[in-house]
Amino acid sequence: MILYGAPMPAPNPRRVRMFLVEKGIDLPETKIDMMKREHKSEEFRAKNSMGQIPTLELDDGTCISETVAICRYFEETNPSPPLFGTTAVEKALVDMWIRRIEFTVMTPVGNFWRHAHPRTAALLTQYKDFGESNRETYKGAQKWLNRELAGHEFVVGDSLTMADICLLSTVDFADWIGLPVEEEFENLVAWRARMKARPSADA
Ligand SMILES: N[C@@H](CCC(=O)N[C@@H](CS)C(=O)NCC(=O)O)C(=O)O
Repeated sequence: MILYGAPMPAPNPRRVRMFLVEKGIDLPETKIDMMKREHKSEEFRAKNSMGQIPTLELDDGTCISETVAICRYFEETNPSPPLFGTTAVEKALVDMWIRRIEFTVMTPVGNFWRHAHPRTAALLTQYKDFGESNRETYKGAQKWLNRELAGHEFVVGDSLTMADICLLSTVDFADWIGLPVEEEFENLVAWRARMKARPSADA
């Protein structure tokens, strides 16, 4: 099987790499050069019509895209350690948090990246005021996360799940584009330090 991705700072391929490290699965990434727009080539769009990475191509030619879907595939084929929860409640909470992180935390970060960052200026019409307004929205998301993380080692309970992987890739990417984690949010800062201490953070 072939895992198509790109190195840091691309946050989505990193989520899959982190997941594979936490699972102990050795699957090297096949690099797609985003600067050369390889992900938008006809050949690559035949694998993922959205022209996005990560994409996983199985030996029978089936292509799976969407980071969480790819990780779910690996969860099914390599159940240990479980990273999407084990009980009905845990599984529901992990799903809940993945959706919250993608919609509530990643959305303002992505809006800032697309509409306020110089690196994306050539790719679309930027609405700078809107882009900049996402700084405040992201700060609000951090404040909420900080409250939610009080008394928890990880996003869902006391063991690492896909929700933590989603959150770390998001806050690290946000940092890289100029939206740092605010020091005042101590629980979020401490959670991030715990995550950074894991080998998967280097993926
Ligand atoms: N919802 C997708 C998002 C994938 C995505 O946006 N990947 C970025 C790289 S980090 C990409 O391919 N961007 C190019 C584009 O969207 O055209 C997922 O979870 O995998």
